[in-house]
Amino acid sequence: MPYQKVLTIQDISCVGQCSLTVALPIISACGMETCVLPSAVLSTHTGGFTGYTFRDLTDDIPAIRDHWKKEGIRFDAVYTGYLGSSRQIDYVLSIFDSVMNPGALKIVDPAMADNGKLYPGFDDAYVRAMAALCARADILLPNITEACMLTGHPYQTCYDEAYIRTLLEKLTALGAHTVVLTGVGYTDDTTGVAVYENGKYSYYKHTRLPVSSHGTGDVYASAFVGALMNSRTTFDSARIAADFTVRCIERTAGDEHHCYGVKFELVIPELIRTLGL
Ligand code: PXL
Repeated sequence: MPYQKVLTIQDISCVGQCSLTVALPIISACGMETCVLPSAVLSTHTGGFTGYTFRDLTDDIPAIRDHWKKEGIRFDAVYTGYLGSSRQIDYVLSIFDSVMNPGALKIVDPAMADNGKLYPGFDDAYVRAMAALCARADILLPNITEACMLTGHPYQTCYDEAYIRTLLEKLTALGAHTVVLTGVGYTDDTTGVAVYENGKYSYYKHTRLPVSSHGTGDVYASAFVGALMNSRTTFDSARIAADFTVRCIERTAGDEHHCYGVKFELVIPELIRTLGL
């Protein structure tokens, strides 16, 4: 696989093992030049911490974009995660239109909600703006909560394959041709990912560990992007990222002082070996 330039747009949570502090090391380790556009700087992530600082970087984005344009900088793929504001989403759309190489992949993780609830600071207007961004993506990486919010489908914690298929169809109707839906479990002790590509459904089931860990969506998405950029298929990338995320949770379990994220750094060597790098 040729060395490629991936742009990832999401926040810097200085402490918390999520967003850019996860995406940058993982995608770099997968052998890609990883460029960043920080959407905001927070002292920590917003899950489980109180009193965190939040500096929205929306106003810096047009000048950064214009400088890249002027320098002729172009990216082979873009992966977006947690964004700072609805207004910022319009700028991200303009980045899709101005600094991507022809055929560049656009991967959108609509990181905005989990367990039936929006993350602090987001509202309905943000969900609508995110739906517009998802419409322009090639590949969407939502969890079930985000999928329901984006499509207006009722959120359920108990569901069957028909419910998931409906959700996948509604998500592709937004515009993306491929959806990787995470956290889909049909039994109590398993979870998995449902992949919907060109109207074809497939499912990868894996162990569900009895702990819920923050930042695992970002760990998952980053490993997915790393595998995909190494020419793996969507399903293979979804499987590799799922196995990697489970291993990260396993390597963290049992350390009650480390509840804000997962120790993904310890598992990067395994990911690299899996990719044959
Ligand atoms: O992991 C998603 C995420 C990213 N960035 C920030 C967050 C969260 C989830 O809560 O708060 C700032």
